[in-house]
Amino acid sequence: MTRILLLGGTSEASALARLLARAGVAAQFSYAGRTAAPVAQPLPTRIGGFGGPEGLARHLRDGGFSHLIDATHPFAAQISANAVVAAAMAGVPLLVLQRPEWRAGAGDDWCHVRDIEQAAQALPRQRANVFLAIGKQNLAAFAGLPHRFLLRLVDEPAALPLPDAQVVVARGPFTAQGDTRLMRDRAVTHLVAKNAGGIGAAAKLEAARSLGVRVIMIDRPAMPARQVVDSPELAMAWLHQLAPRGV
Ligand code: 3Y8
Ligand code: NAP
Repeated sequence: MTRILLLGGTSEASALARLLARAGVAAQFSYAGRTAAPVAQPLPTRIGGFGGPEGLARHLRDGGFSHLIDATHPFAAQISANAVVAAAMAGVPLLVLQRPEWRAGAGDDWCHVRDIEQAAQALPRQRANVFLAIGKQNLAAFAGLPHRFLLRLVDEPAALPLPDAQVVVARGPFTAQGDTRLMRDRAVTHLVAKNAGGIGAAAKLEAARSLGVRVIMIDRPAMPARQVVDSPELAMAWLHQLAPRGV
């Protein structure tokens, strides 16, 4: 019996959820519960952690799941590492749905850094206008720097570790026009971004190119070897291969 557990929280996960629902495949969608009101999905949805890899393996077994698809964000390294361990523990095949990395194009001014700490060090000494488009979980690395920060968050934050910060509350996907207006109106000089890939967050890169803004691009965390596809359609083809009757 085919039954999919889909770890979500990205545009591609939402697209795959629509394909699974349309095909009538038994599946459950899973959010971490990171935001106040996540986008509703066309599948039965659970919200919250599993309690580490053992908890995820137990959920796979107790829920009678036949396949695990990890469509989480490339920077959600902990859940993705847990998925590798839990799928092996539960004896369930794992597929990763992940969009290709962004690459600098003609006219881009990018500086690649390994992690958040290096991104903070890559900023100039003198005061700049920095658009930190990295969410709110990794801001401590920028505290104590002389810059004026623009933050874009999904939910209004309680408190921020940055003295000079303006917050825009918005949930993507974003548009190049909207991001160009935002970055021009705030006279942004530097953009810090995670190499998320995909279309939902690429708009700020187009805006940076047209405005001549320097981009500090944080490379993805290294992950163990897994089977990876880069489109929801290829994920459906993988399911069809493994469970022809189920999809
Ligand atoms: C809770 C689900 C969909 C999914 C939309 C994509 C696109 C918009 C771009 C910028 C960058 C950022 C952030 C971002 C993007 C999509 C996608 C993507 C970046 C939601 C969502 C959840 C989250 C969690 C949230 C993080 C934060 C990161 C904001 C829903 C909207 C910056 C990552 O407040 C917090 O604690 C937010 C935490 C993890 C990164 C961080 O470290 O702060 N995403 N984002 C998921 C869950 O609970 O399991 O609420 O509806 C999903 C989306 N975020 O179906 O349309 O596919 O990438 N999300 C980054 O890429 O840098 C915004 O502003 O330009
Ligand atoms: P993370 O650091 O890899 O995971 C931390 C813990 O959160 C995990 O160990 C797990 O808890 C729980 N978790 C994460 N994703 C989950 C899911 N889809 N379903 C159930 N539990 C989940 O994750 P993160 O970076 O905080 O991201 C959290 C969510 O936001 C993910 O769904 C991700 O796709 C989405 N997101 C993240 C980013 C980003 O920049 N990190 C960007 C866009 C969207 P237990 O150990 O208790 O199981």
